Amino acid sequence: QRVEMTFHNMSMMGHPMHLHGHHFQVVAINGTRFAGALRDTVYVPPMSMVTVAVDAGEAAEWMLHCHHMPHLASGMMTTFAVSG
Ligand SMILES: [Cu+2]
Repeated sequence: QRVEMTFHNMSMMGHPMHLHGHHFQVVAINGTRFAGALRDTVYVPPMSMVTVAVDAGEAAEWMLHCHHMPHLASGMMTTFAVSG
């Protein structure tokens, strides 16, 4: 199943968001849609929104986290759950 996920960064710092086990396509920045690059990490600038489209892969709980290590270390991570 293809799903879209929007990162809404309401902070004054940029966050490189990384999803394990998948590649996603960047499909919008601040609501403007376009066919962007396929990647597994996307930089979300301060005070902005980035939308990605993901084709859900193997059923598992995949880590989704900021790749800025101090942010990751302080808990900026969650899971992207794919159920079979
Ligand atoms: Cu971050």
